[in-house]
Amino acid sequence: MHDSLLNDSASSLPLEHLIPSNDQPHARGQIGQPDHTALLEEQYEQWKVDPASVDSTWRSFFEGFELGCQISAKTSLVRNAANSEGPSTGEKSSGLPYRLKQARIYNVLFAYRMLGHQLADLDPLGIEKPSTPELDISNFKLGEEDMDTIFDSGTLAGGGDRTLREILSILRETYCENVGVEYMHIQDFGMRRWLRNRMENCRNNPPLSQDKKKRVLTRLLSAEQFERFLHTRYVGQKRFSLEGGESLIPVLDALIEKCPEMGVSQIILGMAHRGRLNVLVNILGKSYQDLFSEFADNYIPKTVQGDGDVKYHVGYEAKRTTSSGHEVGLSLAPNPSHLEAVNPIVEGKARAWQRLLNDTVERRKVVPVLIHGDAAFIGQGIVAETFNLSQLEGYKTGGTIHLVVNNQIGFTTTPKDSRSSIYCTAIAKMIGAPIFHVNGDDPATAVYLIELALEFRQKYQRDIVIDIVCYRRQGHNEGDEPNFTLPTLYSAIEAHPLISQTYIKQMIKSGVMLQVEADTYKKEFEEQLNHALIHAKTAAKDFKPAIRKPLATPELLNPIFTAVSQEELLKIAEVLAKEPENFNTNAKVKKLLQTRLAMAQGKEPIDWGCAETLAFGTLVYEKVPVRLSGQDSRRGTFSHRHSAIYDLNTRERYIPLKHVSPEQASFCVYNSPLSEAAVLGFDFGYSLDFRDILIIWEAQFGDFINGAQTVIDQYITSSESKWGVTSNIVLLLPHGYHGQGPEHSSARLERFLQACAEDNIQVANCTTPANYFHILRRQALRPLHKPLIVFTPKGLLRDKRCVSTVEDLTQGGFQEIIPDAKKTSGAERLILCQGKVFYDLDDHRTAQNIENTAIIRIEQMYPLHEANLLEIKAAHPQVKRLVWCQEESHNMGAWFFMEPRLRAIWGQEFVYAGRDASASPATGALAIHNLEQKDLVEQAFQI
Ligand SMILES: Cc1ncc(C[n+]2csc(CCOP(=O)(O)OP(=O)(O)O)c2C)c(N)n1
Ligand SMILES: [Mg+2]
Repeated sequence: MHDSLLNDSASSLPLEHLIPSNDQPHARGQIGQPDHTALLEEQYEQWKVDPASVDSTWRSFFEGFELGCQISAKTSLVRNAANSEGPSTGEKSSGLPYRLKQARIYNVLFAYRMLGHQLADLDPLGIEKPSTPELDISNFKLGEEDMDTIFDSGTLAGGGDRTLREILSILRETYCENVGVEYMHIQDFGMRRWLRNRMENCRNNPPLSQDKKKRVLTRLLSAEQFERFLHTRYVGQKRFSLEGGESLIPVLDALIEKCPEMGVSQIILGMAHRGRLNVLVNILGKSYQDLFSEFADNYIPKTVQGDGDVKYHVGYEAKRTTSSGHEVGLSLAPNPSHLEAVNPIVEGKARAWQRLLNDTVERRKVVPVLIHGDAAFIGQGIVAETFNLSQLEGYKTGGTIHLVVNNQIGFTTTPKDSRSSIYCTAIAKMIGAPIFHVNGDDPATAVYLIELALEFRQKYQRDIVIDIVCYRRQGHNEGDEPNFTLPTLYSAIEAHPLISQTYIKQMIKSGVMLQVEADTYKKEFEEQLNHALIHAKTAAKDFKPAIRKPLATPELLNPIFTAVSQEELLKIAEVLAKEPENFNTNAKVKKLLQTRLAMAQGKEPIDWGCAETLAFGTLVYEKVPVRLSGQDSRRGTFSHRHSAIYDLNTRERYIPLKHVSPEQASFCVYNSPLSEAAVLGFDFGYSLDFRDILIIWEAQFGDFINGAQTVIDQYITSSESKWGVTSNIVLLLPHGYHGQGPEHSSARLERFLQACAEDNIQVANCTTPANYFHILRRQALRPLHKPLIVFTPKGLLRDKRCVSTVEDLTQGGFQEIIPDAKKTSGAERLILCQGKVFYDLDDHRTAQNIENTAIIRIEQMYPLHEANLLEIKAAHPQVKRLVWCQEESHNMGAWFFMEPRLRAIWGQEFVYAGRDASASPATGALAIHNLEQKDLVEQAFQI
């Protein structure tokens, strides 16, 4: 009872923590500091004599304490045995009241639960022995003489009366042996209680069945022997050995084994280089032969047409049958070298799988599992970004299991240089995830923890972390010499026995198995590996490397009919303009809805927001789901979207696009957290596995894409070439020069264009609402999967020049190139451009009555529709001057990309009209911007 008062509620701090604020703050871990206890006692004695003599905070504290003690006394919770300091019925006539001692017992419980991990035996090498004087019982003003006194043990392992000796023994077994646990930071009492009961009842060391123990051993031996085999057969070849951390393999195996019982049918795995080959063969079941053949010098990847990737980065899909006869699907996400970048991709994939398996409510069938390195886990910011996704409506996946292969090193960098926290897992505390640290030399306990972790995840739908503290037997890779920088550590590692040796010794000692059984397993496994090697070498003789052919997708330029009937358009527009009954809509939003209807009826020109809504509306009506995520995307950064509307009085949310028709596909729109890398990574991951959907990530302003550059470079532009993995994701990047300064002007078009090759992505900047309507529909309706980058407008959203007609939506499709609509066949000057500068050029031409110039809009820069441009060339035979005009600086924008291509088509030089090169994208002064803009437009007609 006291325990629940003191350990599991807001007042669950130890007594010393309740010392009023005029006292010194606690230093970390200084539980039971003697000076605090002395102060407590002094105040307590004073209060007993005269309650009014102490501060009111103290007063209420002691009142509560006494009340608790009276209730305890009634239920004989405090019983003293032989100790003369504590008679069973009341206070000692002199010295401390034994009730205070009982309170100290609760402090001890709290302290061990909180800090016991600091005493735990976590490091297999045992180099830095943990020392935690804070947990010495003298710190709680308890001593050897109290050891055999019986106290109430509160909620400890089922509660009841125990001697202090027994209490300490349970606490140490649970919290200070091969498992160190951090869970007291969890704010949900239920979760804490559940974990506490589970751990204390079995002392974090439940007996494993004989079968399980043997299984652990076979997994361990497979992991060890596989590495040794590669080490001796492929000397010096990079494989990023798992040696020292092989317990990972029995842990993953146990996780899969536990899946059927927990209702899990699919695991989505993400991991970096370390031990990946081992996981591929020993967990995902890739054949040893296939893997060995990849070590051949003349190996060429079979499955990938593009550039391919090294063997420790590619993804893998498999099905595994557990010993209970159930199938569990396994999907290992492809992984770039950029550490931890895979995290949000795995989350997005998991969410897509949950949707595929109809698991969007409980999210218990599909479990994401992320395997981290210690240095990367604490070092890379995307880890925090991904943790932050874990409970959000649009991004949650029902909890991720995180495993850290904590070999206590990052390349050559030791933990001391790589983190400011005690543990590399400190980052997980930000979301209140339980964190288990386990000695990597104790695979059986690690297996118990992974089972517990899966149960926790299934019960609470939250992330959980297991930190396998181990070591790295080799250098960072197999060509690396660790003795350069870590000579002492590596002498210790060399002398350290294999995990299996320690484990076998235990098993033999406890009579579970005989040495001969282990030897037989090893021998048979070795034979299996040798057999696979012979076959791999034979197969490798037939490998014939050839110069790779670039990937090409010429269908990307096929015309696609994306128009909709007027009838469909009107029907949808009418539904979208409706608000629910008794809904109090903001007057401006109401007007916007009505205006959109008028636009669809042809009474007003169609603007950008209307075209976008109609694109979404027609798609969901045609049963193509739409998912849009980004910062403030529901309303739209520039207030142009209003995909969600709110009741003025209740803030009830209504999303018209969810009410298009009873049979429609779903429309999901989410305001994302303020992250670019993780959210884009998530949506990209989603697009890999949920295929027939229009999936859009929107940047708040296009320049913030730089925060997601890793996802762009390592995934979006290169995943097809590296891994044969395609995506349909759309990026909306607000872009355009409006004199608003260096930021918010440029979405860095040049970076995307530089990355274009082998038809990897599509890059567009639409200048009309209709073209935007068609490109969105094309992306969703065409059976091709290619990322689409759309540079979207800001100022043009409300620009009367940037409008379309109903006919523009009910006829034709997307136009890659927009020829000049005016009669300009006799033009002597051709200006080619992209984006909003077109309107400035057109205005100037009208204002100056210029007749000899045609203006051509390149709406899609990549893939460039060269045939269309040749038609334009043919339509303007009298041209003498060819100009590329852009508002971006000379070293930015599309110039360097377009120039050689246009020159090749026309067979003539193009001249440049635009800003000079600049270090930052734009001037900070509106006045200068206006001058520059005017100047570049004039240049285009005069140069
Ligand atoms: C973002 C990023 N920075 C640097 C590297 C280079 N690098 C590869 S592995 C490694 C050390 C990683 O240490 P850790 O996360 O502990 O994993 P371990 O190799 O020890 O398993 C580094 C720095 C990288 N791959 N990615
Ligand atoms: Mg490491």
